[in-house]
Amino acid sequence: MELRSHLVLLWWLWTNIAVAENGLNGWLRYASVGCNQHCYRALPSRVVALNSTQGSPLGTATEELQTGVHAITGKRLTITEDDECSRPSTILIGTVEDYRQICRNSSTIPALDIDGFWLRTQGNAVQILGQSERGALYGAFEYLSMLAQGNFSSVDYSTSPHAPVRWVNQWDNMDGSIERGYAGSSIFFANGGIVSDLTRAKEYARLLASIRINGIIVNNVNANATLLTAENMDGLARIANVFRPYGIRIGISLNFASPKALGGLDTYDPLNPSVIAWWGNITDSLYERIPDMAGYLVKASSEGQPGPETYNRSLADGANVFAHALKPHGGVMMFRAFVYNQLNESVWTDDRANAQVNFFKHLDGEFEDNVIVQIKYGPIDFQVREPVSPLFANLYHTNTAIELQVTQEYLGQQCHLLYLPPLWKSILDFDLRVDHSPSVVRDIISGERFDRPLGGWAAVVNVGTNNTWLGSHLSMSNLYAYGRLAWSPTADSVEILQDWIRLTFGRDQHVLDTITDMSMTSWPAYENYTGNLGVQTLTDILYTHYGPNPASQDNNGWGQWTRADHYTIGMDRTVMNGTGNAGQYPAEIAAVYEDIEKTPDDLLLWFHHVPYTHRLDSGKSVIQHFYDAHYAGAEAVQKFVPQWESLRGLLDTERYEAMRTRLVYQAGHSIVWRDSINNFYWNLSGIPDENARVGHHPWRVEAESMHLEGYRPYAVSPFETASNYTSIVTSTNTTIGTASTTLKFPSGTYNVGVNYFDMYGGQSKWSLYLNDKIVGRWEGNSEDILGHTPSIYLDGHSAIRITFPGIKVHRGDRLKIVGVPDGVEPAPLDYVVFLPAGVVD
Ligand code: GCW
Repeated sequence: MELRSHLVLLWWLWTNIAVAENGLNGWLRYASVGCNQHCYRALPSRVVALNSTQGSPLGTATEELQTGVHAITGKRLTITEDDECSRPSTILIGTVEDYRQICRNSSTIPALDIDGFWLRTQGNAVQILGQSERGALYGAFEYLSMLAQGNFSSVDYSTSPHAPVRWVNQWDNMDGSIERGYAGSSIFFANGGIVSDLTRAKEYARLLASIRINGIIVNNVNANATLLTAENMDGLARIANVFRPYGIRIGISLNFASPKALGGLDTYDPLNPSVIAWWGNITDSLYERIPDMAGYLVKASSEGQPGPETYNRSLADGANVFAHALKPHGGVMMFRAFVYNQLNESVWTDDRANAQVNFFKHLDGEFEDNVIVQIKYGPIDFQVREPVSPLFANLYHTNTAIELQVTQEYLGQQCHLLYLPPLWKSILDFDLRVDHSPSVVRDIISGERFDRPLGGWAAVVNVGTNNTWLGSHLSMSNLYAYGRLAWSPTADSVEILQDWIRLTFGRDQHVLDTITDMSMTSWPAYENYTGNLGVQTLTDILYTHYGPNPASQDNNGWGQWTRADHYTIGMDRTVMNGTGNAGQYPAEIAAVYEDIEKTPDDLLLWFHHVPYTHRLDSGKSVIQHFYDAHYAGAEAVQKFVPQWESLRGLLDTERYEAMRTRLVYQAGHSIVWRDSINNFYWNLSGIPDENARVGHHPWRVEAESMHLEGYRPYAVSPFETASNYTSIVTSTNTTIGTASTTLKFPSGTYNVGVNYFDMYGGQSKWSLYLNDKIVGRWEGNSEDILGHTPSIYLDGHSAIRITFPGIKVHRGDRLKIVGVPDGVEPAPLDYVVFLPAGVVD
């Protein structure tokens, strides 16, 4: 090959490698904005970093500015070491204090809170001053975010955070698994220790710093005491070293029983002097290795975790033992409010939603001032719709933080698109009217409302080793938005989303409009096809928290009850006749929730127990609302597929295809949800759908009604998760099954959907024939593709649809499906549906 072709090949490789998109850079791709000569000349040429040292946040900012500006605009900035304040064409970056001292200029600097920054761009003169180095780093990311979105305008503003604590929590286990993680294994832990290669941890730190997160708890709240061995503490120090240059401090979750489980003491009583000394020593050893450790997070006395009640000590005694140990080092003690006991549904007044106030209210004022009580947004557990946790209104003398969940545990596990900020805002913007005064949740957690020194935010994120971080490219909007809201909770959900879209997928207007529309539709749609009117997500709470299983909510001690029977549904949480939960809210709010007429429809079943025939504000009955909402929700997400497909060619192939696969899957699974919930309540109530859809599926061919060879009918459990409650499975796990029938549909072109079950532990193969001609083939390998906790049963988690579009069918054609089982998976089939244009079923 001649030199020229070599160069062409090299150039081709370089550009194509540069544009390969697998999601790893998240919103920090720094894609070229096509800067022309004019724009190039208007940019600064160098960075002057005041007092910068390598490995400091300021050093990181300088490097980031250099790589970022180059990638976005093609211009390479020089780095100048000489602290010269007044060079032209310069990005001057540093702390306010250094600027005052070195540049001897203090006239115009706006007031900044901790971590705040001031950004001023005037032509090619850019000034980024942070209240701290961390603030300066945030300012650098902000400037780069502007450029990456093609915004070269002059700006001059300062900004400071809403609250000092802006943390993420990882539920990583020491064996490398992640509780409620849907994107591979841990980037921190493997085989009981800390991984040696922390490259991914560094990349995570970079993403988090860019959204102004300043702390991370690296291990699961269901914590393992062995985290505290000397070797593992050394490993934690390595993690801290990776996060420090990004201005992020690490913290850890502790197992309350560690003094006994690891330390060899015969007690873990938090008031016992030897226990106090043990925690003191552990804390000192940690701070020797990690002098800037953020602090601890503790889940005690909850879901089997040990806690102070074993020794008749209060939760405050439990929290304070850590708080005392941390205090000399400036550490923060996050103590989780997620404490509840098993309950008895036959007791009408039992209510898990009451637990947090019952456990914590009387302790108000007893926590040390470096304790923050970390409260999940609702009283139960990350459901699709919850009222605000009443605990926020009951702690006047205690620091609080809100706990959100980026990982979509009860919300589709990253296999369903769900842009969360509108849900979060339904909580953050809620005014609890404590003592008849404005008491918006965001002002309570910031400390403003009750004049508390500390407070803020935690989000369970659970990224893993998957290149997409969370399992789905579109889910990253939630992580991005979390950081943005923790800084500024009044920011607009759509504006945040659109910044993220431009940074993640580029600036095409159609891309922007489409992803905005899909994302903003996603929460109402998911609520519609899962659980509405405040009844909760209606997922299987006893197993994977993923697919539908409304019956699992009741008749157990977990307290996520719906109290559904043949005639009625909902939790009576009134004071007058129910669990009294409405009375845990301040008077003005209690008056709303106590009164069925005043309670908003979307929380009706959270607070009231009503007949299925109860009329809503809309005029519909509860049961008809269920039916209609489930149809509307599923229909809304069918549109995501063509919407996404309209972006073909406007996005890179890898991310386009990966998301398309997920959205096609979601479209199918939303129908599983729709039918399961509707079937369940139709069965229970006996009340038919006014629109005659529930139970009527004219375009379906049930597998069990076909001629079967090597296949047999199988009654699925929960029954409602299969069409006609029945599927077919091969008669043994090695028998090939055939199901066939003659079609009676009018001749025409159909989208042919096949509903089957894709269990964990087998990769069956299916083929679909029309008149012995193969029309489609597929494999049961979704567990490898989707990443959510798989099911080993035929149920609402494993139920799945594949669609073959545009198939020509003639009346009298012979349909045949051949299923080849694999492992424990007996090539299960539920039904085949022939959908004429415009029909969703
Ligand atoms: O939502 C539930 C989860 C548990 C989790 C627990 C908690 C870490 O199902 O997996 O445990 O909450 O928040 O502590």
